[in-house]
Amino acid sequence: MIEFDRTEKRMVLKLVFYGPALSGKTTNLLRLHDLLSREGRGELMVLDTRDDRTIFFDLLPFFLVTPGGLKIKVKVYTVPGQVKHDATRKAVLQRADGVAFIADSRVSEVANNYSSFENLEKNLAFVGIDIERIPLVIQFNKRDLSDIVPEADIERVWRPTGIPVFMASALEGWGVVETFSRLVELTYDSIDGKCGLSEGYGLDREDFVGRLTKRVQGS
Ligand SMILES: Nc1nc2c(ncn2[C@@H]2O[C@H](COP(=O)(O)OP(=O)(O)O)[C@@H](O)[C@H]2O)c(=O)[nH]1
Ligand SMILES: [Mg+2]
Repeated sequence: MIEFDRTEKRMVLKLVFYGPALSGKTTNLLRLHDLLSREGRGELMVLDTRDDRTIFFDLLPFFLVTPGGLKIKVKVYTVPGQVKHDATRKAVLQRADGVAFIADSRVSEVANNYSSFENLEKNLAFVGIDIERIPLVIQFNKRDLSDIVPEADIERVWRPTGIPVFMASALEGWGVVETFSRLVELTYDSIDGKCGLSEGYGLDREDFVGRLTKRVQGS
């Protein structure tokens, strides 16, 4: 549900990193902040408390201006994963334009991933967003650990859903930009028709994705 002001030529997009507590949502944002070029990328706001648990949200903003003069702000948020923070999750999901679900690959976390995904389905419905239509990707994080669900099993379960699935280790810094890039691509596709990004503002898909995912030299 894009915030788009044609007169002011301003657009705000909201992307949300969702998932169970401690799956690595904040670590994904920290990595994006490290790996992506400073140009167009704002300052990261991480509100994690001392016990490593987000109570409100984290925020990483991006800014870009298209050849046609449209100013776009992309706000990337995380949600708190613990069950008790459901009201905050709903608030963060309001008007979301895309969601990356960060699952924890550990065998011990399978049930938590499912209940968090169910919670996402429920909360999207609550804020009036159709899960079949919103850009959505899934990342299985913590692939550097040994007690993890095999990739083949993950594929078997999630491939039939048609949701793009990525393997990652946010701690080691791989799979993070790939996950984010796909989310940005899907988001572009979902808004281009409605807002005329390519026709009206000279911003094609490659341009949009390239500018939001440009890496710092050497990363
Ligand atoms: N081994 C490993 N640990 C990770 C990875 N990503 C995050 N963690 C750790 O998992 C814990 C929770 O991470 P955090 O990003 O705060 O999770 P959040 O609650 O989803 O925001 C921290 O101790 C992280 O260092 C990963 O890819 N591999
Ligand atoms: Mg967090």
